[in-house]
Amino acid sequence: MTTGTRPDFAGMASTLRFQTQAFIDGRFVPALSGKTFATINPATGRELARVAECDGRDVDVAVAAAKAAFADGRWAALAPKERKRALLRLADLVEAHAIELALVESLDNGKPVDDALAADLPDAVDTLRWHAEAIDKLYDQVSPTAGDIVSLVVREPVGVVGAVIPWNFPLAILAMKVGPVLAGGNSIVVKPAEQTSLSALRFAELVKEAGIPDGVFNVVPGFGETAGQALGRHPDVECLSFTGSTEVGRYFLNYSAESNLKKVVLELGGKSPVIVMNDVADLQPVVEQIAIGILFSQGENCSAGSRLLVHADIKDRLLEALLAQFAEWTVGDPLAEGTRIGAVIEERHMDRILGYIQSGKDEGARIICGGERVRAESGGYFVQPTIFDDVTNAMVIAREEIFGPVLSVITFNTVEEAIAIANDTPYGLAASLYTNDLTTAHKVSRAIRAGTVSVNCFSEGDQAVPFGGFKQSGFGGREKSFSAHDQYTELKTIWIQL
Ligand code: TAP
Repeated sequence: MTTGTRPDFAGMASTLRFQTQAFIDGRFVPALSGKTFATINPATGRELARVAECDGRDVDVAVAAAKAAFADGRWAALAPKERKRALLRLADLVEAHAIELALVESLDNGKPVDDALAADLPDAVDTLRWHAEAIDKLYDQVSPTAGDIVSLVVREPVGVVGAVIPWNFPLAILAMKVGPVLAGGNSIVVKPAEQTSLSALRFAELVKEAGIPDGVFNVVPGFGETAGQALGRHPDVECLSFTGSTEVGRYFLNYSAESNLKKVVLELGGKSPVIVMNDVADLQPVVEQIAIGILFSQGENCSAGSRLLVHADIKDRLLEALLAQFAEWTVGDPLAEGTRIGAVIEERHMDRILGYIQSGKDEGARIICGGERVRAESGGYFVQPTIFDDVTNAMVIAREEIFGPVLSVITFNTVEEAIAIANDTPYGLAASLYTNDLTTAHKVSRAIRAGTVSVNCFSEGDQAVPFGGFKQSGFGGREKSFSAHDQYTELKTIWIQL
C-alpha cells in the first residue's frame, strides 16, 4: 500500500528479481562446485534466494581475472578523467536504482527500508562520487633535491585488492572499499557477508552498465572460512581490506603473515562511550541522539554508542527523557512505514543478543526497558530496544560488542572518572561527549583514545573526513577522505640524474 509518495515496497518485493551468481571477469557465473547457499529474510525467517557458493577455486579464477585486468592497464592506464567518468556513471546508476537497492538491502538484512533509502544509499552514492572526483585532483610530488637530480614521489596502485565485507551496511561498506580502490586504478575481488550478498551482486550489474572494464570488479559470494580465507591467503592479492569483527580481523593478519605479506586494512568493532556532563541544560536533543546512536540499524553499527556514561547529578532526569524517547522507536516490519527498528540479521545473532541481556541480569544490572524478543506474526528475529541501568564497566555487557539495541548506563561523578571509564576498553572506534563547557569539550575530546570523537552531536562525518579506529578497532589506516587512497596506493620514489 502506498502512502503519499512512499513507494509500494511490499508490492515491489513480491516481483523483485535477484542476481544470485558470482560476478567474475564481467560475467555472472555459477560457483565451479555448482553449490549454492540460502540467503534468509531476517524479517520472516524464510529463504529469499539461493546464492552461488564460491570457494577457493572460484577465488583463484576471480583473482586471475583481476590480475589480468590490472596487468594490461585496461583500467589503471586509462586517463584519470576517463576513470572518473566511469565511476561517476556508476554513482549515477546506483542513485537511479536507489529504491530497488534499498529494498534488496532491507529484505536481505532486515533493516527498515526507509533507513536504507535515507542513509545507506545516499552514503554509497556520495562515497563513489567523492572518490571519483578525487581521481584527477590528487597530484604527485617533486622532492627538494640538488639542481642536477630530480626526485619524483608518485602514487601507484597496489594491484589486486581483496575486500571482505560485513552484513550490517553491505552496500555502503562495499562503496567505501570500491570508491578509493577503483579511483586508485586497482582491480578488486569482493567477498560479501554470507547473509547479505544480494546488493553486491545487483551492484555488479551496474558496474558493467557503467562501462567499467571486465575483470576490474569481481564478486565471489560464499563463506568466510572458504572464500574469505582464500582471498586473505592469495599470493596475487596485494592488499586485503576487511571490515568486520576484531576476532576475524586477527585471522587476516595471520593469513597475510603466512602468505605474501599483503597489506592488511582492518576496520573492526567498537564499544563506544557517550558521555553526558551535568552542565547540559537541554537534555531533549541529547536523548534523541543517544537513541539514534544505539538504536539506528538495530544497534548493528560498529560505532554504536553502546555505553552511556552519565553524570550522577542529571542521571534521573536523563533516563526519564531517554525512556520516553525509546518508546518512540517502533519495532516491526522493515517494509512498513513508521518502523524504526527492523529485524536483527539472523536467529543466531538474536540469540546472542538475548544471551548478553541475560548476562547483564545475571551480573546485577537492572533492566529499565525492553529486554525481550519481539514475536512477530511473520516470524523473524526482532529484539526490543533495551536499557540497562546500574551497569559497571567491568560487566560483560559493558565490555563486549553486543551489536544489538542494548544500552548500558554507567554513572560517574567527575570528568576524570568519565575519561577513565571511556578509555577502559580494548576498542577505540568512536565516542560522543555532551557538554556546554568549552574547556571540558577540549579536554575530554583530546583525552579519549578513539578515531572519532563527536562533541554535542553523534556523527561519523562525511566522505571528506577519515574514519577508523584506535586500539583493537582498527589497523592499517583510515577509510573515507584522501586517507583511504593511502591504503590502496604505494608511494614510489624515482630519481632522475640530469
Ligand atoms: P564478521 O563475522 O567478522 O564477518 C565479516 C566478514 O568476514 C564476512 O564476510 C565473513 O564471512 C568473513 N569471515 C568470517 N570468518 C572468516 C574467516 N575465518 N576468514 C575469512 N573471512 C571470514 O563480522 P560481521 O558479523 O559480518 O559484522 C559485524 C562486525 O563488523 C562487528 O564487530 C562490527 O563492529 C564490525 N564492523 C566494523 C565496521 C568499522 S568501519 N569499523 C563497520 C561495520 C561493521 P561470512 O559472512 O561468510 O561469515
